[in-house]
Amino acid sequence: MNGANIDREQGSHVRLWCNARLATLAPVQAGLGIIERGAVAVQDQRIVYAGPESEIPARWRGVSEEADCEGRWITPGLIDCHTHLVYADNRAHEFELRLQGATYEEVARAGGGIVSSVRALRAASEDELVRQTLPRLDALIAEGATTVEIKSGYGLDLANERKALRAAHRLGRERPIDIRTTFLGAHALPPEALGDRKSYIDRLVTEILPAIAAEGLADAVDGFCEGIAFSPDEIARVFEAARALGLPVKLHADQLSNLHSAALAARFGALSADHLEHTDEAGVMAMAEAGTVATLLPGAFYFIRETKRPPIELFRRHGVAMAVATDSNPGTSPLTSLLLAMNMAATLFKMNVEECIAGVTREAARALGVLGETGTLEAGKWADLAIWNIERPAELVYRIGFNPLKQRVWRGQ
Ligand code: DI6
Ligand code: FE
Repeated sequence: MNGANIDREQGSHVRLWCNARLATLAPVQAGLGIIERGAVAVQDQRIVYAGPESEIPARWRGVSEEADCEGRWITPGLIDCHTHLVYADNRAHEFELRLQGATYEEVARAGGGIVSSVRALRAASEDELVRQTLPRLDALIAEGATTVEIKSGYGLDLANERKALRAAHRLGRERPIDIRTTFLGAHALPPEALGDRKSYIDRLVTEILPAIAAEGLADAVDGFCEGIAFSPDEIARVFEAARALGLPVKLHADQLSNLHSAALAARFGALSADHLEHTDEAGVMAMAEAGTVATLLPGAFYFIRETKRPPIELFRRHGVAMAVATDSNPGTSPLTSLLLAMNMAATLFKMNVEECIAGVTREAARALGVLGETGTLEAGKWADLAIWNIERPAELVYRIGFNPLKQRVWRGQ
């Protein structure tokens, strides 16, 4: 850093990162939007310039605190657009059962699975949830994450869903990061419902969801549409209630079987449909039509040893945007690394380097409905950057268990 000058003309502090290689991900450029000798200028937490160093407007020059990146790469800060990060305890014992031959569905039907995390979350205080979640959030931050989505769905009653979402919001005050919250009341049937699905959905749409919305605790509403969870008709009721409250929707769709739930999500204009291993071409075309992002979760695919891959070729052919996320959760994806998620997306799903990097930046922002604010290096957006000790972008995808992050910048800090 050179001296900390103040931009007198603008009256506020300007920071300049120069001698960098940029992967801007700006949609006006092809591929990663590479600028070989680039610079990024930041003022008031926002990017004011990202482009060739030789073309920096004079007003950002000489008046700035300047950092020489020595040729390092700068990407947008990483975005994890699908996590269940707030939970209590863990499910290592179920992992052992599965190693002895049980399937995820068998464990779930035998009273384990999501419901065992519901018991644990209900027993934990909000403070305890924050305490247990911080190390997971810190792992994501250590790899350059600047925005993380967190779902509820282990509370399954108003008090406990509220507790989980409040804990998620608190994480965003404990750390320099944007937290986007999602209400996932339709994750599993709570034990006290005693199998009465209709009463639980009634309570969700008439009591729990409206209260969560009124308190401003959720940015979006999600559901789990699956044989072991909720049917398309049940999800449709939740989505109708969400839309009536002005909340966007997204869906765990076609993960273990094809219930045509990607098409259901598209019908409700969902921000994203997630998992999608079993989605057919009609579902892909419906997503393309609706502009619904395909959020791919290779960590869950890997961990439950799924063999059916999501239809990546069809997403490409029909122009469906693809995001990549960790699905960080105690049951099917105890993963807190977006770098590893990218490696898995490439190795297991055959996504290419550009798709993987776009999947944890621009397309993840699109999946959260925040592309206007972050996800690319463009003037006007939040100054969310990741600076890497790498020679070429492919290294971010190629390595396994190695973190080349040099510096992370969230809103200019
Ligand atoms: N799909 C998943 O992969 C996770 N939730 C979901 O709807 C699993 C969550 C868990 O097993 O705790
Ligand atoms: Fe999930």
